[in-house]
Amino acid sequence: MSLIQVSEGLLLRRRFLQLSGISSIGFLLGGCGSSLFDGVVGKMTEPLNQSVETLLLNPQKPVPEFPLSAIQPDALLINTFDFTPEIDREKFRLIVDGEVNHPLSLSMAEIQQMPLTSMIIRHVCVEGWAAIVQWGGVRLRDIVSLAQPKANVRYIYFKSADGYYESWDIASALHPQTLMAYQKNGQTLSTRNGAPIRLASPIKLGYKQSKWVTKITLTNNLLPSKGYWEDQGYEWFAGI
Ligand SMILES: Nc1nc2c(c(=O)[nH]1)N[C@H]1C(S)=C(S)[C@@H](COP(=O)(O)O)O[C@H]1N2
Ligand SMILES: [Mo]
Repeated sequence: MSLIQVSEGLLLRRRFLQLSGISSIGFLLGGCGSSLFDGVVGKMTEPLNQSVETLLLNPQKPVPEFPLSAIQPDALLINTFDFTPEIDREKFRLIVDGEVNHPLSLSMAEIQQMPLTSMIIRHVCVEGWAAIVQWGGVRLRDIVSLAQPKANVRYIYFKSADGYYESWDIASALHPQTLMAYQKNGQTLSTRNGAPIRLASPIKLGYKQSKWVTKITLTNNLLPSKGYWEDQGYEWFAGI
């Protein structure tokens, strides 16, 4: 086993313990563990070149958020390309698969036991409107950590119940403000806005933020089908 594999194993174990609510991890991470991390981290520069384990260890800088008073409750227009799927919250499972050591099938109850993050950000649609919205949910990076990604992961795919599909670079997916959101403006997400769970992030245009996500797949390659709008000529990275 190489040194990098050792440090990755420790990281994922630590994440898993954090998510399981077990906090005493000192015994797992001695001085030995920390010095292994230093070697890996020192070589890395730009987020897009960084390995998944480096991105998990070093959260990217958050985008500034807005105050509660800035929320625009009516400004988020519904934008759905076809139909609105009705998903049974009790039967729903969020699948996480692909290049992972620990595939997941998470119920909403399990997702809601993970740490809740709330953020007030601007949603920007390419069609020429924007809205300041509060989203609440689980950091996508926490879900990815739980699934124990393999070292070669570079992209992430999202499949939705309405046939929508999307792909993101792994750095953007692991940004601390990229959420799997189940609340909007302090309330349970409505069906029209993507219930039970959707993507929300201040760093990507609206069409990257899939509603009704049912499956997350980690990959090492970008597949020919990149996204519903991207495959019709829209830009893939779509950063804000
Ligand atoms: N599954 C799915 N997700 C989607 C879409 C869609 O049609 N289907 N539209 C996208 C677009 S273009 C935008 S701007 C936002 C709009 O989110 P909202 O309808 O909750 O305002 O959802 C995005 N996510
Ligand atoms: Mo959009």
